[in-house]
Amino acid sequence: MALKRMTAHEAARLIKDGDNVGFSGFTHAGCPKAVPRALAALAEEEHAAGRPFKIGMFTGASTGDSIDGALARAGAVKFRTPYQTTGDMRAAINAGQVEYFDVHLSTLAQDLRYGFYGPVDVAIIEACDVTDDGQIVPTVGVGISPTLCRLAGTVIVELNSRHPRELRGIHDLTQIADPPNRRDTGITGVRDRIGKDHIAVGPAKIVVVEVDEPNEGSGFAPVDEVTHRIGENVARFFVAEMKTGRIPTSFLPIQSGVGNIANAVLAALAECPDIPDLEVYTEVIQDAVIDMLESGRVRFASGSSLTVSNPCMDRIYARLPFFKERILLRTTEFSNNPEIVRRLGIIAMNTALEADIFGNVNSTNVMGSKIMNGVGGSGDFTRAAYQSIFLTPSTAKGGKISAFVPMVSHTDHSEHDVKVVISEYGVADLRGKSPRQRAETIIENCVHPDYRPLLRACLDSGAKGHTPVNLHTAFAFHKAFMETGDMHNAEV
Ligand code: 0RQ
Repeated sequence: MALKRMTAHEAARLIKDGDNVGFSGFTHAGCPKAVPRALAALAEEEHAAGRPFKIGMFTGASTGDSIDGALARAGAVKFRTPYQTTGDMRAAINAGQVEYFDVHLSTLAQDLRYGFYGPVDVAIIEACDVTDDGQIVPTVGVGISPTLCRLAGTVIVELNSRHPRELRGIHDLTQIADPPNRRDTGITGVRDRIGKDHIAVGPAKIVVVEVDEPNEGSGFAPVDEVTHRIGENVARFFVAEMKTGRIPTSFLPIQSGVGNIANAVLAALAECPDIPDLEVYTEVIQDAVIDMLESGRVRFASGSSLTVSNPCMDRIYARLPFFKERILLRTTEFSNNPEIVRRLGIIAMNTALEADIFGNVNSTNVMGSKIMNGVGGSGDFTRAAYQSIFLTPSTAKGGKISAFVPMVSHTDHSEHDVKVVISEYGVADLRGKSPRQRAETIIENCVHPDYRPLLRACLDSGAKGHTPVNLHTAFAFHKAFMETGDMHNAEV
């Protein structure tokens, strides 16, 4: 039987006010575009007619402007989870217009199957192929798509002709059995496959919308002096770790976070002759990994998405057979699975918004209250990794914010999980150190020289207990920024 076909406009009308909608993809990669934009237009029409129209949103991670941007601008979102990065969605959340809850990416698919967040009424899935017997082949971002397809009553497939059908085979698609029937994942190596090359869905619940939509990949900032120095510090640290035998000379698979710093660090590793060719087990495969696959510096990359710029995507498609041998795209419950992260001995590198002198890390909430993006996969990796590293420039906003503070204003990763902190000034190795020793190491090695005396004063005036925190000055840096716009004015 032939699958049902519709326009984006008609498909959007299958979604009703109050529905929970699941979107495919992970970052901008693999996200549907035309149907979400039509959905935003529908919401605006309904609002103009005086009728309510808001949906609940489940995604793999952040999305592109056609989902988060368009729906936030249309005032069409009741709640949203997990990670998001679009300016308009961030503003709507921080204005209290969208109820946002931030969960670890690896847990969302299972939480949905457990019924924690209500039903998934409709799934919208970008695909490069769909067959009449219901085989859906995603494009370049997987996220939680298999679970969305399983739970949703209606699956709208946005069949995007920009992505070649030949992508089939790059994915490894399956779901983990839920407790009490869960078993070992069976993944013991970066290249292991345990699933299928498609998502199988009953054809009766599929609706196909044919589109020709470019990716929304904007690219990366060029490596600047600060990110270059962070990258060099990471590379030097790894070389020293190999010399002492704390990292095997054959190296271990690496995970690197999202954004410009992560991209720059990978580029620095590629340039370091003492670091062997690498394997990557991560969630977002960015441009730097593609460069390293081409140069041979990365032997294989497993992730949940190809979060690459549009020119980089074109390069991949021009040599697809080459990349299909070296890239594997998994669902987030496998790409970020703590069981696999612990087993493979992954070296995790993520970026902090701020860290305190004791090693607690805030990745998410600016000044403790304004969401930036979300915890993403950083927690999935940090807790389970062989080695958990946090990277950050020592300052932000032209030096007016110190990334190192007396106490973080929000905690995503605690001192118990954070093993190493690296800024452009150096490396603070926190392993085996007491809170006071950690503070001294961070102040000495990572803090911007301007802020060292202030943080030393906080430490010296700290309580006499195990953790020398001074509760009177714990938030002096944040208070100074909020009152004067500059943390240099902190009264400690
Ligand atoms: O602001 O954009 O206005 O210039 O934060 O900071 O230094 O460009 O770094 O792009 O790597 O993002 C933690 C947000 C860092 C990201 C975070 C301001 C700074 C700038 C961005 P502007 P940078 P990045 C797997 C891993 C959590 C999820 C995660 C993130 C903007 O890495 O979302 O790790 N991590 N996932 O000026 C106020 C501070 C600040 C600050 C920086 N202390 N206070 N603003 N900024 N520090 C990937 C996934 O999960 C998909």
